[in-house]
Amino acid sequence: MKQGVIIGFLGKTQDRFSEYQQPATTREKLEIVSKIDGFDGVEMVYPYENSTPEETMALMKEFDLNFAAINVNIKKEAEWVAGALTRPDKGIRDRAVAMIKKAKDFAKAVGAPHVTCCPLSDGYDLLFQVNYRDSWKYIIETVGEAADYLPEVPLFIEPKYSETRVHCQLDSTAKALLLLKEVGNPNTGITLDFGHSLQSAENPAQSLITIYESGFDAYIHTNDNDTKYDWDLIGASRHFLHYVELMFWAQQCKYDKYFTTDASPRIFNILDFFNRHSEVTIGAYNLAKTLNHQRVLEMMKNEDFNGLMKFVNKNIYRI
Ligand SMILES: [Mn+2]
Repeated sequence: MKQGVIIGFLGKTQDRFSEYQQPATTREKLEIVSKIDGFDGVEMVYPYENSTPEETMALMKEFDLNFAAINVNIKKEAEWVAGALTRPDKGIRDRAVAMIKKAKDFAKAVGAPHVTCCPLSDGYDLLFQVNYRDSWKYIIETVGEAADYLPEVPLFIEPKYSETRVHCQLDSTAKALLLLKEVGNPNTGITLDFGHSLQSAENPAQSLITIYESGFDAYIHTNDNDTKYDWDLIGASRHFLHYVELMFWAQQCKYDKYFTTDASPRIFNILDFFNRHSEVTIGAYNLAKTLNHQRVLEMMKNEDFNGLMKFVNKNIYRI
């Protein structure tokens, strides 16, 4: 398995109440990635963490790292904090689409496998706030246009239930899949964020299979939370069995992209936090690999529920 990290978490972060850690340059962030056990993948936020493609590639080479993805940010600029892809103002939507296209150009120039976009600011805070009919129509149009551009760089869309909007437009894996079905471009996929999936009251493993069985590609972000809020906790700290089950089904699907860490160290030491995350993620992956997949599938087919419970107790919980 391959592991990487969204490098924004390797510098200063903040919430409404506090600031955490110290600011870091992209070079300093990449140096930290190279020190995390088992990590060599980088998800870089475009356009805020990169310089020119040439300079960026030189830095990646210096630390012997690879791109997991380019993450295009269409929520930070002042005109997008209230939404980007679904806004009534066509100029605002067009500039968001243009940013995704520029991210695709950058991804192609540096050899990144795909662009991922989480349209967090699109949605609503209040009822009677947005025209749902227009919002849905606009997001199909805007994502469709962005997907059509430079099809050799696939566009992955990441759903999330809440934050920064109280209710995000793409509030579940199913809603994002419906969008991709409407868009109808084969060069698209879903970024399945373990914690986002939990917050949407999903089971991440089932969502992964739903993505693949719907005919789309999948890219995985790892973390954990308490299901109420996207806390970006260290992987498997709250949902160990869900984590192992996701690994089991990722192996069933022959998933070979990066498992990219979308977790925030906040009050913990950065290097320790990501080393523990790496350890538990590779541990869960290897544990899933030791399971007799054929036997599990056969027990499911035969509805041997008692056998499955026993199998989980013995082979996963080891009790
Ligand atoms: Mn994520």
